[in-house]
Amino acid sequence: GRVRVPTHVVSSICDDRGEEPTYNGVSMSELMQGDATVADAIGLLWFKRRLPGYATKFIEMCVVLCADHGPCVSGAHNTIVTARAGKDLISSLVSGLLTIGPRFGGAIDGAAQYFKEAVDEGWEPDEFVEKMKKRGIRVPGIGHRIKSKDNRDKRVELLQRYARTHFPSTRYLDYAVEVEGYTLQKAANLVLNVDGCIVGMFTKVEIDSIVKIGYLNGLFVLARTIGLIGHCLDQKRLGQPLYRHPWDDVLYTK
Ligand code: Q5B
Repeated sequence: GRVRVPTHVVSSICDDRGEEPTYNGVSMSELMQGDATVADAIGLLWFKRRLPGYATKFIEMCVVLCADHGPCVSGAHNTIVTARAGKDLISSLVSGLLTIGPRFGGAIDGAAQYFKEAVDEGWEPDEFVEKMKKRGIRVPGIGHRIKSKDNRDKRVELLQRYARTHFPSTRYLDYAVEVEGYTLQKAANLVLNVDGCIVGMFTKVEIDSIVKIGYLNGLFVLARTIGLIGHCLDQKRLGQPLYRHPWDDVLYTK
């Protein structure tokens, strides 16, 4: 029989060989007939399935709500400084994206991993927080530089409200809120943040594979790309000059 030469690349999400590309087997025409949204494309290309309406709506909410959080956060600041140094859009964008990590915006996968472990092990929220402290790990998804008990994050409130109304189960979210209840006794800024809230929406089966592969941070990256591009274009439109940090805002020390 015919022997197939081994291929160098294996790909399972998009096939561009036919008359029109397909996303996980679904053609462009079919997608457009059904008024597909960005979240439908994410469902097919990331999760490799048609996500139910409540999930696509939730993803769209995440993208809209996380698109930007002002010029002062790490990512926007880097993008602004880079754009003001005269660099192009992609360089400015990438310089902002590279700040996304365990402290800023990239705590969603970590939150998934540790909240899952805690729920699977049946740890009480206070037990979990104390175990994390002993391990020397900050609870991902908890804590914020400007949000606090008395200045709640509206994004978290909106996502929670949606999940409680539309999701079949909010087990992880409920757990995350209990964790917040305990951490808030320690400090007022140890609130459940957007990273922690987003992960609370997934079911156990989904989290098993999500944690293994680790792709939830992609949601923040995708969303914030919109804002970072906005900041770059804004600086160029405003004709902002080269940035130099003021001396009086630096503590020169030996
Ligand atoms: N402590 C976010 O810290 C921040 C603790 C904790 C236990 C914790 C911190 C943290 C986990 C990572 C996370 C996502 C660095 C944040 C985001 C997107 C954003 C951003 C925006 C946007 C803030 C003071 C004391 C210390 C710490 C203890 C702090 N966090 N203990 N678990 N999670 N969180 N990141 O205020 O005894 O004094 O040593 O790493 O989820 O990025 O808008 O700005 O949309 O752009 O700098 O919303 O919470 O507090 O470092 O001075 O710590 O609290 O151990 O205790 P801070 P620190 P002690 S959302």
